[in-house]
Amino acid sequence: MRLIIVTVLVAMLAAAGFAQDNLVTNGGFENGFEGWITDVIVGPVEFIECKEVVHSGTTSLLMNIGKDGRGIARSPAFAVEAGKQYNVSVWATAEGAPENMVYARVHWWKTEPGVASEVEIKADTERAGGTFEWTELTATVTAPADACMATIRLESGGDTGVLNTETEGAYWVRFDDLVVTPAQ
Ligand SMILES: [Ca+2]
Repeated sequence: MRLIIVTVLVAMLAAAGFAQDNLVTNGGFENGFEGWITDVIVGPVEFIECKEVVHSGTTSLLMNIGKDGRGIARSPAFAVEAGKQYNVSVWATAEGAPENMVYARVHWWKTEPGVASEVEIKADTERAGGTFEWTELTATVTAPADACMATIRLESGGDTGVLNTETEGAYWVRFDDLVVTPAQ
């Protein structure tokens, strides 16, 4: 009996520890796009639950993007503490992507995520572009004074306007393993 209690306690602690590890639910797409919002900024963009090429687990996000296309996938929202620092990490791989236009962007929210509640300050991870194998893109960000929630957008094609997102042709980008943790 004692052994069972100890075993259950260990399992509970392990589960609690795992829950604290990543603030983003389904950051690795193991439940497909559950909790995510995908959006075509400039079409065509095809969002695929990719099973063939993953960074870990069984699924990644694949964006097949037409020439000059632009797409984003927004993570489930998570609670943040104002003034606190967070480490953001995501893995990406691409073929033919526009230079410096593969990255993740943090949006801070004053309330539940919605257009009007957005805080002005945003923060991006490192950027990548062109053709590259799985690469980790990271950032350490600080929640603004009036932020209580955050979302992370995985972006390709950039945010500087349609005229600045010209590409050689169609291209693809994969993302996997988005992880946000409080910085110690
Ligand atoms: Ca995965």
